[in-house]
Amino acid sequence: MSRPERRLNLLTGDWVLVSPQRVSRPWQGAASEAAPRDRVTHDPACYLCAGVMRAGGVRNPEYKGVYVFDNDYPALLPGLTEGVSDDPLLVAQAEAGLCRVICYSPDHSLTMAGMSPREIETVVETWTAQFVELAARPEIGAVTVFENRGEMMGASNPHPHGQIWAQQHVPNEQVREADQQRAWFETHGQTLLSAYLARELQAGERIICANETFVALVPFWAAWPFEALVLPRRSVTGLDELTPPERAGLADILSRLTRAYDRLFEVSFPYTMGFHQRPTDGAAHPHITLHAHFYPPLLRSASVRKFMVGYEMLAMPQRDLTPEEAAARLRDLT
Ligand code: H2U
Ligand code: ZN
Repeated sequence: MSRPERRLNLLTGDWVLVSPQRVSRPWQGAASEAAPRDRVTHDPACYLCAGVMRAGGVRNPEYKGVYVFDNDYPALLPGLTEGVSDDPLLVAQAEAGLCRVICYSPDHSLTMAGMSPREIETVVETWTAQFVELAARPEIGAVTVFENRGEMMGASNPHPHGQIWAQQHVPNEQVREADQQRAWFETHGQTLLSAYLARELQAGERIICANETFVALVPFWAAWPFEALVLPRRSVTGLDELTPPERAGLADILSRLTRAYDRLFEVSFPYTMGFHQRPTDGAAHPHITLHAHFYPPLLRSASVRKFMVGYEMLAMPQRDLTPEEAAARLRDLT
């Protein structure tokens, strides 16, 4: 590839501009050293560590494995309320829901990359149990499991943790992806992501790593330099449909992917990751395939990040490094 082209993101319907000829442009930005890793396994000042009093005044138990608690500063509040504005120019609706924090381990120094696949499997089991519990609530229409990793991505604390937000209405990104998947399913009679995965396995050039049940790849339409998509080989609509070997397979892929990320720039790699699953309104949603997105901001070193500004905010996402090159670099590190 030597000339610019635009590629279609099949999950969102958006286009992304790929400009490989620009990779050779002069670069005078910084490339500083990685910050030293914090090896403290228990920090009494960390509100996610076992036995520590949280900011809200509740003390964490002496937890040993994965620990989930209600966010002390939730963005969503439970209880359905009436509240729809009747002004067509100032449109608002009440939104019910709840937010939880999930600590992956009591060890403050860990990250997902530092956990064993078996330890990550216990996190997968907890995500699944949370999804099942929250999906069963009549007022909850969507459950979003995600993690902000690293200061650069706005994580408030290095302790290994993620979040779960459950809400009444399906949020924007998930509506867009559901619409795209439904349209494909209605036209082709198979799920979009199973067709896409088969195509990628055939091509091979964007695969990062794979096992018997899951595959990690850089999507053809990736906007972030080292963006990844984690896909199940068997199309399931949610975490709750995974078999025990599939849960272990997912944990293995999460381990291999996060380790490859850490090796790329020899830094604890920042990212936002999260799962997309079916809406939890009780319907089957057979067109939807469970998947995880990884959106890491780094571009060429531990400190040089990609900014989605200027043209990206006003026009469309644009990248220089091709998804094929990004995948090859990550594949070599798995
Ligand atoms: P992030 O690092 O992704 O921001 O997640 C940490 C969450 O932990 C954040 O949403 C919550 C914050 O509201 N939190 C508590 O619930 N209790 C505390 O004592 C501090 C932080
Ligand atoms: Zn901690």
